[in-house]
Amino acid sequence: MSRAARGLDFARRDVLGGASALAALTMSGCSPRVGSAFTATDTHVLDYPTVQAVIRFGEILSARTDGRLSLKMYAGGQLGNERDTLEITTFGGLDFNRINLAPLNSIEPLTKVAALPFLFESTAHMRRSLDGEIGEEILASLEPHGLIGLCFYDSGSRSFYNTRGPIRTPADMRGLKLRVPGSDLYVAMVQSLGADAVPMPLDEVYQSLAQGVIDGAENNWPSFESGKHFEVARYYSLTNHLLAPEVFVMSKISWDKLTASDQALVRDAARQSVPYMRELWDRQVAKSKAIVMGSGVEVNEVDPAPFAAAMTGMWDSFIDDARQRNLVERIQALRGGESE
Ligand code: GTR
Repeated sequence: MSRAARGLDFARRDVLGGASALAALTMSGCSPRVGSAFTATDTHVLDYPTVQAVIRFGEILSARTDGRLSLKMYAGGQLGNERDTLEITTFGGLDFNRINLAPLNSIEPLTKVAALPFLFESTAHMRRSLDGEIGEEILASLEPHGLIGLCFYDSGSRSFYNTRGPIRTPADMRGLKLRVPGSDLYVAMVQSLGADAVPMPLDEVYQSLAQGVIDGAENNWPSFESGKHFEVARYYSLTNHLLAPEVFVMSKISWDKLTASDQALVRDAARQSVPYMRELWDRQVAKSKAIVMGSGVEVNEVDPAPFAAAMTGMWDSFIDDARQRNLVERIQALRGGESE
């Protein structure tokens, strides 16, 4: 049994409550949920914006149902890494999960679109694209895989950091061993720059940097800071190559047990947590930057052009069906507006 499954008493979950619920079940196929709290998990620590946003989501649910629906958050990766908890979520062992797009790349081709390097030109462009129909299509594509995509959260932009020296051009990356999340797309992205890609869960990165198993990794300011990677990797080079968003999902098995009105409530509460998350995110980026810079990490600006030239070359190997191409074109058509 997995670490996560051992950590929870799933048998305790009480989805149906008493005779009236049973009657409702007979009539509608499902009943109002009563009893134990929903479970949710996130790889990040408790004060991270994604975790706080999901907690806020739970508070909204609870307030709107007088406590009938509530949520218990297992933060800090205590139930396992994203890949493992995602699997448990698809089997209904966890109700909610906040993950990055990366672990979904091998499951659903449409998620690769929003994880393409240099596709989004700014956070504003990413939001503009994913807040509307394009985002809805990507979220809906998760359903056949046992997941209900509820909303996207911000994740800023990812850049490379390492223990060796500043990266200014792709040539500086040659031979570096760089950790990536477990996604073929990320592997190809790093290889296209001449570095060696080492897929690894996030919670192993600090130790691997400290022991020299890897030379570096890539991530946004808050993850670089909150995972303490900056204490070991003292060079952060602002390639800003990726603005792949975070995703908040629900297990379809848990979803199917809800009444239609509870489902609508869940969707609405998730949507309401997005502006809150963005507010926390902007504050967190500023705070993480200050901590990292204050610690003396050498941060350098980078001309993105040669990185973009190398990395967009691998798009074609991942965008190979008409639906993906259509989404890429629609996202590109939204370029050029106000940026952030
Ligand atoms: C973070 C993201 C996590 C995880 C992590 C990683 O930015 O919030 O969900 O995907 O990156 O690199 O594994």
